[in-house]
Amino acid sequence: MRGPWFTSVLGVVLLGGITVLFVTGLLSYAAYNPDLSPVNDKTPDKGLLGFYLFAWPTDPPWLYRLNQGVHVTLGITLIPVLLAKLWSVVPKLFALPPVRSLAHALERISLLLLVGGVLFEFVTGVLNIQLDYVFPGSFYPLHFYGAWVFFAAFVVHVVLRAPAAVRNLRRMREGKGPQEEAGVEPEFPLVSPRPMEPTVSRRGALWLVGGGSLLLFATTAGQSFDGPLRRTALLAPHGAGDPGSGPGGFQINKTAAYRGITGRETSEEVWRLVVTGPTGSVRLSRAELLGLPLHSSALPIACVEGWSTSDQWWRGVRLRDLAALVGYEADAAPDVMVESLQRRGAFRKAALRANQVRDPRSLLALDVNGEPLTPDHGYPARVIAPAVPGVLNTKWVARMTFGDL
Ligand SMILES: Nc1nc2c(c(=O)[nH]1)N[C@H]1C(S)=C(S)[C@@H](COP(=O)(O)O)O[C@H]1N2
Ligand SMILES: [Mo]
Repeated sequence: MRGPWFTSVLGVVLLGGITVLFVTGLLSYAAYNPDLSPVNDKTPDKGLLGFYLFAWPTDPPWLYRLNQGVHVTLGITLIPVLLAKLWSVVPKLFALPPVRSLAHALERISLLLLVGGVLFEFVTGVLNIQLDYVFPGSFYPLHFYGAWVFFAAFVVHVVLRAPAAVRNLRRMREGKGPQEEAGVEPEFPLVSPRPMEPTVSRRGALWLVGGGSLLLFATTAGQSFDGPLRRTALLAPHGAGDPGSGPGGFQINKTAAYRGITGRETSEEVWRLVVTGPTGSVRLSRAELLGLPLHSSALPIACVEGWSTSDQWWRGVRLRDLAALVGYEADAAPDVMVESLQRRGAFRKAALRANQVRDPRSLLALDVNGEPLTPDHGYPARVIAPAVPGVLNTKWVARMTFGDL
């Protein structure tokens, strides 16, 4: 069963799938507006690797939801394919002599980066969406640099191996069987010279791999939807859990209690929003905010971990109207730095780009689905903006500083 046919089929699936993972991964990185450093992104020395960054658009509003849903769900679905592919080429690891030529040596080094890189990316990715932060340091630089190391090796590998894969698949379609079976001496043998009796057919093996992928897909994809579908996401930590009912009954990532937010500091008497800009600072209570022109937008929350909610109805003050309070024409509103009450831990603050601030759907939300925000969704006020990663929707907002970042 182990042989060029099996390897070629899996290889072609991974060629397409991993390319999509790489592109959606880079786009997800761009969606953070990492150039608003060092607030949004602390990846050191990204230098040239940040060459493609652009101001992330606000349309369509489900852009990040789709991008990240595809990235995470596809990544999980490809795990059986990846494992089967690695299994199918294990004999090559022990090929003798270990190095036959300079070209062969280079190919083997690229394989080290390829296999090491892909395992690293899948392991860190899965650990992150399972909220298991056992790796040293922050996930972002690890997954980001890992992706570049892996993809460089992937390109080398595809250039070197694609001709053989295509040849094998073509021969197969012509009913000739792969080269090795036709008695053509292969460059690097995959087939054992003395194979044991097969216990499963190739078709059976493909069904096993495909079935495994399908099972993972079916128990993951639901985390991108609300209602009964969400309960099918048995493998997603935020999937099958019950987010409760009522206006605030949608997915919560980190609760107010977990982030150390107390009822006192968010109370009507104590909490004030401080908005700062060129004309100075303004302090506003929640009642005063509710007295400003209020607007509604229907927007989802879409987390980097892949889960998302459908559109919720948010109501609050437009970010560009807040910029206008401290000296900016609404159409000339600049970037904003948003800080929360939270004292420790990740996502205490985040910055938004001018195009996001100017979008009339971007709000400092006070209500959701017709009721005041619940404590876990960011009461007294949170940011909500179209097409942004969840981490930029800062909850329990305390300060907003407008100005070019
Ligand atoms: N202050 C603060 N804001 C935050 C977070 C946080 O931990 N602290 N988590 C962020 C993340 S990662 C996501 S996905 C969303 C989740 O919002 P929700 O819990 O209302 O669904 O809030 C974001 N805002
Ligand atoms: Mo998130």
